[in-house]
Amino acid sequence: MNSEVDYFQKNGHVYIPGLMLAEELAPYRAAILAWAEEFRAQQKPIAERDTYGKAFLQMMNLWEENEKIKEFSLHKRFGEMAARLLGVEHVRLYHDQALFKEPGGGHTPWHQDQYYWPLDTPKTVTMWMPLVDIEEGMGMLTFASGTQKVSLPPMEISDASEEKIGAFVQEQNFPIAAQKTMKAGDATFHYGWTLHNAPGNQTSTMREVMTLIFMDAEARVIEPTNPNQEADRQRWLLATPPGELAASAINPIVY
Ligand SMILES: O=C(O)CCC(=O)C(=O)O
Repeated sequence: MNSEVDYFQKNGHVYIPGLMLAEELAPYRAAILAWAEEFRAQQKPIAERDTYGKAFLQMMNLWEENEKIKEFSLHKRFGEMAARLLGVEHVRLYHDQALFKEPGGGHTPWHQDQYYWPLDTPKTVTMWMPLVDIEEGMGMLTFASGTQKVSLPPMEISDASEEKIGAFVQEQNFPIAAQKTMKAGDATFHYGWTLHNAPGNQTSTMREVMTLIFMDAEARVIEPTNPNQEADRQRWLLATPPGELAASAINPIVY
């Protein structure tokens, strides 16, 4: 376990195989797929979307609406892993999201998640778990190792973030890390500030992924520094005022 924690804290990401076995995952996958069906029916065709929209179908806070998904998103095993990696006693859920990269779906531009989060701590982590076996060519999450402490101008996910962060990663020669394959129920974890992207899905199979974002239970809300952070404060923190614990009714302690 300690080698995983050391690896994560040094590189800003880590791969944890077999966090949930496929048979245990199956009923959760079924619930997430059922939730996704209605959402998918309402989306524009890929060709009519912008770069962000082409990257994946983004479905958020499923746990609020479905008891089975709630069991998944608040699963103690996931929260415990997040707390260990972050080196904190307890974690809260910030939000969950399913990210389905469609066959022919575009790349996910380079970005830093925490640009979106009005939180006073770098002790935040995303768990990224495929619900199906995935391989190179389906849009594997890709990290620039050791970038969790880099300071870059604020950038939302866009063509500009792809270009600017991509150039930065190359210039600075950060090692690039991605799994070749992942089994359903394997997971990667990355800090909120780690630079990451994903190639497009060149296969004919949907890349079904569920993600959970955890934060140190001691995290506090900060004054938002961009409109996206203000939108997040309203939606994921139920408008909790700056300075207060990030502990609204939808930020339960998971571990
Ligand atoms: O799934 C993807 O393509 C991107 C995921 C991501 O950026 C994240 O979970 O932080």
